[in-house]
Amino acid sequence: MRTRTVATLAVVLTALLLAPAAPAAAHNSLQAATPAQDARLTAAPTTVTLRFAQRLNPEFTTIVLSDADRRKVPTGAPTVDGTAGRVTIDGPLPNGAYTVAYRVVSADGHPVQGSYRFTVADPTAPTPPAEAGTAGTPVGADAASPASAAGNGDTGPPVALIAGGLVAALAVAGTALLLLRRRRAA
Ligand SMILES: [Cu+2]
Repeated sequence: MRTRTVATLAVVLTALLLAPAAPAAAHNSLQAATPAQDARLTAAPTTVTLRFAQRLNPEFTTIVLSDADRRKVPTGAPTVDGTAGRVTIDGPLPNGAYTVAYRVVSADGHPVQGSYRFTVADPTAPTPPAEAGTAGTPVGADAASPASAAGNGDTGPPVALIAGGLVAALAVAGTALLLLRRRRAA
């Protein structure tokens, strides 16, 4: 009986710990976006509009657009209309991958932030100078560009792979040495 009570308590406590904090439900959240998340646009957008669950505070609304190289794309300051925040993009967007990052506050004052990506692939657009350059010049870092455009922008994984390979190689070498020593000792 006792152990069962303890077990039940443990389960309840674990559930309480694992359950998302109750106030999270009351937090603001992104409901819709234009351009949409993961959209592949055949025409460059001139604005980014984010619609949230709760009214936005213009003083605490940040919307930042950045390109595949994580350079900030010039935009106007965010304008807020009820639950929607919008920025106007200064210049025409060249083809490529973009990230929209936002930070807003919830009704309870807690900040909420997030980001998503979209891609501009206008078939009539001229090739961006950056891409034209990478096609001709053999620069080592360029190998990472297509990966960062397609998935996450981290250049970490290749480094981690190399490090992992080195560790594995060292482990193999160490084991071999140990085996050799043991054989000699025997
Ligand atoms: Cu909160």
